[in-house]
Amino acid sequence: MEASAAVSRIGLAGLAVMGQNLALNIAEKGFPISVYNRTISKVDETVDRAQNEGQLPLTGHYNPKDFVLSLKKPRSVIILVKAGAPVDQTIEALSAHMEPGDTIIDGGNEWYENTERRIIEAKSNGLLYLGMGVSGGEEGARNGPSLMPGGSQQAYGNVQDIMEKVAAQVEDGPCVTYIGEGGSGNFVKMVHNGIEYGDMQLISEAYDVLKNVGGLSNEELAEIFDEWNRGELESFLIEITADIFKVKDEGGEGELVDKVLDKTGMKGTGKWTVQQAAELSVAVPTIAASLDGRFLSGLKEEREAASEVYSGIVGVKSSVDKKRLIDDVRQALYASKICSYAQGMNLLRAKSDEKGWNLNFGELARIWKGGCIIRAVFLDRIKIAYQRNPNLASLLVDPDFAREMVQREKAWRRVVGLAIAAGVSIPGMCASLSYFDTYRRARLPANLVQAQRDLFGAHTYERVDRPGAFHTEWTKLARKSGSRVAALK
Ligand code: 2AM
Repeated sequence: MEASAAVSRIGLAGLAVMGQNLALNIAEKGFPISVYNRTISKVDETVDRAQNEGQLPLTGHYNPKDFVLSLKKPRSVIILVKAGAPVDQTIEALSAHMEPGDTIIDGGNEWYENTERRIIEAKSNGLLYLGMGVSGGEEGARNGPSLMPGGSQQAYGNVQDIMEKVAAQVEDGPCVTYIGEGGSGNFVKMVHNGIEYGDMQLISEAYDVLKNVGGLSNEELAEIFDEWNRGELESFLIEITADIFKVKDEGGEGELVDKVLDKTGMKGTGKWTVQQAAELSVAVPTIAASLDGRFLSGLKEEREAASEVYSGIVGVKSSVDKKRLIDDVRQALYASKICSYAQGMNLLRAKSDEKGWNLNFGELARIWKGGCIIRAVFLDRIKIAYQRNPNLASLLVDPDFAREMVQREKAWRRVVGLAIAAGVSIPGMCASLSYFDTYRRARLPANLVQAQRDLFGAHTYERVDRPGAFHTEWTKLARKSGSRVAALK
């Protein structure tokens, strides 16, 4: 194709599932788009889809040069290839034909530091760069994802009109906003995924308790989740969960969910979230419990062997009032979720402070209200909480959320108590409840840990009644006082 035919407003390279669907979405919103993929059969596939889905303004290109030259200047190219080295290779192939002022937008689940490195490399060639989180899976990419672009604000200005049309639309605007500088878009997407892990874990625990403590059938579970989806828990994940319980096994008896192997896969963003939390000394126990849950689920054979070793443990199964249990589990799920989001938001705040990203948490909650996997009605409350107080220490001390926690606390404890007694593991709900109980207590047993540290390592301690750093010869004093502990030595 000749340079004179440069008619496309934007380009997209990388035509796997997400790339194809996002390209078709952009074309459908009326922005002429060029597409390219290393394996050219995918180019033809995408062009065919564009024809079949309404003769959309999409043109296919078979090499990087034709592709780049088909774009109007300043050029903007979205790349959606595998994170890591493929992104570098694709950038190299495309940037050879790009000019200063052009933009590269990486829409993959990239590690934020790779984006920060590429921003610097792009700058040395006069190119602008965005690392853009894209959430919503295949369906979101085609019909409206949640978009989290970070990096060059100028680059975002060049494509803002496109992104705002392509993103999911909710009552308070499109689910996209300029996130901040550097790798902030990727980082926010990473934490979004960590929160998603937490939500899925908590929902699976609610299912486990209702099924194995309450004795609910799949049919009843479908009904309950449908009902929950009409209240405070209304969200994509609750909705799809209700649907899952309704699907029969076409190849056998009963419902398909019971035939699915209990081993969860993962691609790494949850692990990164927990690693970053540890780096920044931010507690994210619910998200970490969900990651551990996936690790343990992978040990299927070991778990089967262990269940033989402990076959004598049956747990205490008291008779339960089903209706009460269902209502309690709903409240436990909601309260646990608030704790998980509080952890995720606090991780984002710590990173924002470290990097000077100046993240707007209310806006983040808003752009997660539609398009993405964690979309939920309750995000509006998070948006309002941060709009009311952008410096909120934790969602748990927002007056509205605090009221809700108090209302649900007893039901939450009943569920956790019942599950523990029955031997049904609920690591996410337990982590959330412990997080809540730890955070809300003015005094913790950390005094004892400090005393131990001072005893064996002379690490010193502070006192509650006067300032300064203190060291005590604990062992000597204990012996002198003739305490029973010393006498035992
Ligand atoms: P392919 O169809 O040629 O394999 C997801 O795997 C997407 O990333 C696909 O579009 C794939 O292209 C692309 N991809 C993976 N590795 C790549 C690389 N090194 N260079 C270019 N594209 C790559």
